[in-house]
Amino acid sequence: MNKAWWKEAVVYQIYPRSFMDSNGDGIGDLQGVISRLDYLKDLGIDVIWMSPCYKSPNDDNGYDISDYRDIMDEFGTMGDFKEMLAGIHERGMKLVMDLVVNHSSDEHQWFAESRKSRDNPYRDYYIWRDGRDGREPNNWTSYFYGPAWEYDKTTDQYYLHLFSKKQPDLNWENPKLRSEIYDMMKFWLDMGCDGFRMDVVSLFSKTPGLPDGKPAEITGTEHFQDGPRIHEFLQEMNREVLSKYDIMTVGETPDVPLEHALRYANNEGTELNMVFQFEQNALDCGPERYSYRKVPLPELKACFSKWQTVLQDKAWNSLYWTNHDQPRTVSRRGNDGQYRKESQKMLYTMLLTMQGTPYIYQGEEIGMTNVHFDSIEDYNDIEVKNLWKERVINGSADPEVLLDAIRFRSRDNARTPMQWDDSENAGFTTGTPWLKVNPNYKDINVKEALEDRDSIFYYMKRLIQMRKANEVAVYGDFREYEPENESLYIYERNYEGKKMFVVLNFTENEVPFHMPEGLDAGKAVLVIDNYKGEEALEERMMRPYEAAVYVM
Ligand code: ISL
Ligand code: CA
Repeated sequence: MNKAWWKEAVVYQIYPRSFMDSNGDGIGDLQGVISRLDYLKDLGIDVIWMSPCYKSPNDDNGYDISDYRDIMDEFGTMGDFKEMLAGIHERGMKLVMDLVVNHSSDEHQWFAESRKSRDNPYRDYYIWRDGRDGREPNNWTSYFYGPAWEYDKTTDQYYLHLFSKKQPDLNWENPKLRSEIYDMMKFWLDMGCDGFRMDVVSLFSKTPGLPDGKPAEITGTEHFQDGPRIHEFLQEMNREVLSKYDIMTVGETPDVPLEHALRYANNEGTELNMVFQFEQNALDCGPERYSYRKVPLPELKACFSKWQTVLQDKAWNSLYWTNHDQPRTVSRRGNDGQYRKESQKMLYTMLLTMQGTPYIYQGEEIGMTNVHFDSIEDYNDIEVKNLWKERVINGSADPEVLLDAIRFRSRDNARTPMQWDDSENAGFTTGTPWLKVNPNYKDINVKEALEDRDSIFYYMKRLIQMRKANEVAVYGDFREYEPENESLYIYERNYEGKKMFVVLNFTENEVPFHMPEGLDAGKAVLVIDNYKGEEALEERMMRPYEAAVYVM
């Protein structure tokens, strides 16, 4: 197994809009990030991935970029950015940028030109088509609901947008567009940035001719997920840009199956270092995206174990529970009431004892929970607003039922402001926050966590140190025991004669644990446990949400 710094790194994701506001306008900013770098260093973070901070009209909070080479006004200036980058490097950390190039903003200069006329030099930077019988060119729908096409009367054609109509898709078939993007990437790498997280990288290539798709919740995916030229594009990007720098890259690949992930994240290094798998996110969806089902533990385990074993020696995993698009971990997979601390600690014990690069989303280190807004008006996310419009305002969905699903699944759960202390607005801002603070900030906040030696924060810090002190946690092979066990996740990792043995209780009950045959409990040394007190391994009760890690 080849070693690499990005395999050993622990990554922290910052969603800058919600992290820390330095000037009282209610919006997080780069000076706010700078003021908290010591906090992240203290936690033990190696790499910061920052969600987009480029110029943007914020239709989708920065995932709609109007200038790829400048900073969003609300976040600060290029001077602030360079100060932040220097501050990160001074502390021995690295910065990974978000690269959003499946689409730009409709307010990008390229699009302003492109829509002017059919023969504009920028026309082919985007995907324009004639209508069909006075309607959209095909039946594809957008991830944010409604058709994936918008009519533009200036030139009497439609443009494609897989997300909002203010996010027109870039045309990757055009070599000029690709080389502009590569130049832009070099601009940030030459400035000293340490890599990219690539937004919906699996959507860049579309089936030629843009044929109709099979009707589905999102129609057309078979023609834009893992399209025919995607690996060719990534290999070109790798040759032109990535291979020339010592950086890390991670692709966001919604719905990309395991077999394809092996190509994106292959060990030969011809494409990306790793991808975010999405199978884990689909597990608790009901028939629709905005619905919910309880996931039996064996299913969850099967998903993670499969990615662990199939990628082994062939590709590299990334490990995450949540991000700015997903519910809070403890509310989704653990218990955000009585066992909030225990279950959050257990869940992150799992993440930090698997093979792959772990990602911690802001606020997870203090166990922030989902928010339960009273009314749809309190939600801000464009995805939820469009969903509400389609299903309730223009449709016949029961508003209470849908609101309930939104409370569980909304992306805003992860976007409520970071809870720094118990003062007004959780210490995030002195003004009015752009999105309401979760009312539980009085109890759940960084100040409280730093004063409690038993907090999630200090446990996570210990977990990170434990991972750094044990190469087996990073590089070891993965082997699971008792996959049918409905309460416990039991696995071991092996590397150069050293074994790490992990037992996790996913329930609020006491569950008996028996040492698997052939393992010598006498040799086991406990390296971390989310409860106090050591116990013999051979025959023991796992307490509610207990996590125990041994080396032998
Ligand atoms: O968030 C989702 C489900 O609620 C996903 O479908 C999400 O839209 C998908 O993972 C793509 O996400 C990325 O691209 C989007 C942006 O809105 C997300 O924030 C980003 O992570 C468009 O740029
Ligand atoms: Ca601000």
